[in-house]
Amino acid sequence: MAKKNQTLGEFIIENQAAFPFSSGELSRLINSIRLAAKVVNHEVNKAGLVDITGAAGETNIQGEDQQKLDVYANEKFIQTLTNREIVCGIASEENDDFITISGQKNDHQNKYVVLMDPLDGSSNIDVNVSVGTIFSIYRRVTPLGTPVQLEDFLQPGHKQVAAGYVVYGTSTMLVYTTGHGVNGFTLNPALGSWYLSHPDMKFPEDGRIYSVNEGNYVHFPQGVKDYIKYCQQEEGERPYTSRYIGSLVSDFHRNMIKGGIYIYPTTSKAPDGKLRLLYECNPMAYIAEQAGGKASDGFRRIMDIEPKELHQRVPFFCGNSEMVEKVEDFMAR
Ligand code: P6P
Repeated sequence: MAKKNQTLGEFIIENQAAFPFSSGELSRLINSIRLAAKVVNHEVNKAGLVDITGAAGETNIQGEDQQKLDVYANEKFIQTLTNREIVCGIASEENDDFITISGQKNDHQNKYVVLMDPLDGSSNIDVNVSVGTIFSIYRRVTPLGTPVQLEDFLQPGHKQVAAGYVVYGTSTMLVYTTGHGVNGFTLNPALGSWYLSHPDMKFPEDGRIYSVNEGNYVHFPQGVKDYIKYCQQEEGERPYTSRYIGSLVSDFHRNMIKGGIYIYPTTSKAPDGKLRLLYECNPMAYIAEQAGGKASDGFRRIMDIEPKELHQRVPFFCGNSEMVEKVEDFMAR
């Protein structure tokens, strides 16, 4: 049972027993993610000061090799996950191919793979808007002791063993699920500890926020246009509210707390949608379903889609169940 203000460490130990098959490796994996998140948070929060947000390949005022924050975040998460000897492979938005981790004994005995978007929405850093890290964890399907294969990463979302995000916002939060509900931890930067601030997160009964980039309206499928008009018509007590930050993690996080739907449909520039199935849509879909919501590509459950390639994109409709079902009705017409 989650107790408010419990630390993340206490929470993991207390819930360790609740997670079958895990010999503590998954807990160590979550621990390594929280360590990397603290390091990235430190850099994100001072980005404006040391001009770290410049283009990669230049040197900053300290003469250090300048790294764009997403390159920096990518390296920190890969380094932490590699050092902890828990994963056999990593796929990242920042890397064309997956990374094989053989382990110190070079025996490929680690059983988990991690897929991640190390810093989603990084273009928002320069304008001081929240950004996030998104991660998704699977058990490998190819034999232990052999190098990880592409099929270990191309698993449907319903096979995830854990998923979560870090939102580097007005406060830094780690929100994750291992299939037993969703819990949110807030970082106390002074102590470097994470405290359980949002136990057992659930979408509220009714959602009234829709999040979509209406600048693409003319290119939307007719069903999305019809749904937006439905939201804008006067209906009952009050019409809906449009809120769009341009940072998936922030829009999703707000909608899970206040009730809403996030939509990134196909557009002319993104004929398959913009968001990536494996390390953006599937992890957010897992969290959404564990919080009582839904995630669809407009027609199918996101977590039932059989992935074909590492960086494939899909249309994404995610939030309160009845809002996702409503837009699916419009898409079906
Ligand atoms: P647009 C950020 O680049 C991102 O991947 C999501 O975090 C965000 O919701 C979306 O793209 C914004 O895209 O086309 O509306 O600027």
